Amino acid sequence: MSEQQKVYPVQAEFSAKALINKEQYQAMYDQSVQDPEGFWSEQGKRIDWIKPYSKVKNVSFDNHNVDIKWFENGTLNASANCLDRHLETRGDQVAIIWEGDNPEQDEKITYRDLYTRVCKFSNALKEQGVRKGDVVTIYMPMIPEAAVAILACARIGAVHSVVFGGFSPDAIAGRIVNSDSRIVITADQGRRGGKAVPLKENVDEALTHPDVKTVERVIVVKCTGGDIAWHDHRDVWFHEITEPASDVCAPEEMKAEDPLFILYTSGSTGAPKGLKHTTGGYMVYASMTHQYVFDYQEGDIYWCTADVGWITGHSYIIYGPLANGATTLMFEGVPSYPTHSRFGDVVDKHQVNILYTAPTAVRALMAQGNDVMGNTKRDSLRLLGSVGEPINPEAWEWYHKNIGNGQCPIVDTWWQTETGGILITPLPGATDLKPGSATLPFFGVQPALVDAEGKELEGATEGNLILKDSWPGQARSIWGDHERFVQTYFSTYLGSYFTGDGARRDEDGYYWITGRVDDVINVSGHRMGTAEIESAMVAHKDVAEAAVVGYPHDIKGQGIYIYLTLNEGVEASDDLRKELVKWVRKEIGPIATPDLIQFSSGLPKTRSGKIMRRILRKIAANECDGLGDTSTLADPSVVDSLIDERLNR
Ligand code: 6R9
Repeated sequence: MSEQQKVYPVQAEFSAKALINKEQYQAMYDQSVQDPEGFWSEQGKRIDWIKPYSKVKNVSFDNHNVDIKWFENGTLNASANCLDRHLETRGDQVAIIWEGDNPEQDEKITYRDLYTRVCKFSNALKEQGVRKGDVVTIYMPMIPEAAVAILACARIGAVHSVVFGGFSPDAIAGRIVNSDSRIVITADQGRRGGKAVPLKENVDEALTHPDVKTVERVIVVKCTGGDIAWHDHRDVWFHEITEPASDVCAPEEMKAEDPLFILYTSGSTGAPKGLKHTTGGYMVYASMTHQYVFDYQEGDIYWCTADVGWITGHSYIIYGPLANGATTLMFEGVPSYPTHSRFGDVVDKHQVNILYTAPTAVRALMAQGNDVMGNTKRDSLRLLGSVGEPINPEAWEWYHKNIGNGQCPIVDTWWQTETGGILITPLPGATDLKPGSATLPFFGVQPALVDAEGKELEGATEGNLILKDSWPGQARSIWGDHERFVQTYFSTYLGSYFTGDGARRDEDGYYWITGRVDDVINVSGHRMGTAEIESAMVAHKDVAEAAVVGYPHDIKGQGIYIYLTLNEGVEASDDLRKELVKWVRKEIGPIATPDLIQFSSGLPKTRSGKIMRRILRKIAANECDGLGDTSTLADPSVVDSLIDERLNR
């Protein structure tokens, strides 16, 4: 039997205790698509509303008028849903377990403590002039103050824009300019794998960018105590403004469709897009998916290893778990520090029941060998999750056996920054698992596969993945550019949302995501536009032209392969290659570090000047037979020299 046909049936014992079993899944799914109004009207009640909604769904996917509204006449506050409503029943329960990069450091924060810390910082933010509707940029390490900052913004109605701590000064600057952000919250330094990350220094540099004109305040958390530059007119210490602040702060009443946050992500063209997520529908969806997909039950210790700088951190470290009154673990470090058994150590130390991580982390551990988890037991685990990219069956099996002791179902969750929450996924008490398949749609989600012309394909088949109707967690727009939102997602297949992913559907209706069908690559679960890397490359003085493609990489899923032509008179050399690698890291950040740079005398172009990426992808994958038709190239001989000089063999 090939790996792809292997089935792990739902365990009867798991199912008996689970929130949703097979019959319930089917009945609820059917209702959710036959009567979305009724279904979501009921599900919306999981959130506390200040003013209840009476309108549930008001959505148009028509590309002349894309308009997405859920629960539109209701009002609520996201932070009150994550904090205030739990005080009476679980004020003394731990909300956040913080585990430091250094294994000696940890902290347990109860719901009451977190509430107090958020209220105080909310008042401090107001003192600093932050008002409802303002955009606050958060560039922070994985420390409790990151959660406090996010929830404080939500509390006062400010819109947070979290920028991943691994991004460069230029990337921060771009996001600040695009969102007109007046306030930045950061830390002196972060810690990862025993090394300091110069966060404040990066912010300082970002703010020297000539286009950054809006920032009035930088709020700095003292994290490592490392040396930093200080600008009196602009910088304030987090603790200095927070300590004296009152611990009473009434949550702002927000409309369901008021923005909660912006989160930037890469697309196939242009600069990163700021996806706009709103309050009501997002909270309903984050909370519901967190509860059902992870079968979250009272008392469970839940750990999502993502960074808060990604959508996974937003929905499944902060908003979903806290809305559900869960105990959520926040990890500052990396899986390989101080040793490769760190995940196992943390699971044992805090008796983690649910672990949600990324295939790239699994493959990196797998590369260390089967005894990488050392003496750790991991017997508290009852469920594992995967997100960020397709998980290959081999890594799935390894994860199941070596992390989960062969005992835990794995939920392979497919979703996107744009979707706000998980869309295609097993429910662990309801879905038979097939390693490598994200399986079936969540409630209310209507996936379909279409061919290049947009014709819907039936049965077992392969095609482009679209979604035929809305779900409450969906992004509503691109910040400041609704037209781009419409163009990107609603203009390829009219009347549907286009995901940018391809997928296969098998005889059982299970979905197998095959990866991006656009010029987006997925490196270690991080999304990157090839156009973004190309434009960084050509900004270098020695580079004439660049083409970037992904190629299969054992650990990262995809690696970054760059083809470059240099300006006249510039010599190709290893030193130049090193300099170019450094350049990309500076322009975008370490996650965009090129794996392979091939200098070439030309790129394969059609007579109309279009680079034929299909050919470059094949060469990068070391699949030089079957390059397909090259007759439309302006100069077909370029291909031979590219093959001769290829790097990935
Ligand atoms: C949540 C997140 C989204 C892209 C998405 C797809 C890939 C995510 C996946 C998966 C296969 C899974 N992706 N989860 N592919 N199986 N379980 O990762 O959001 O950073 O926006 O990336 O990631 O290609 O389109 P984001």
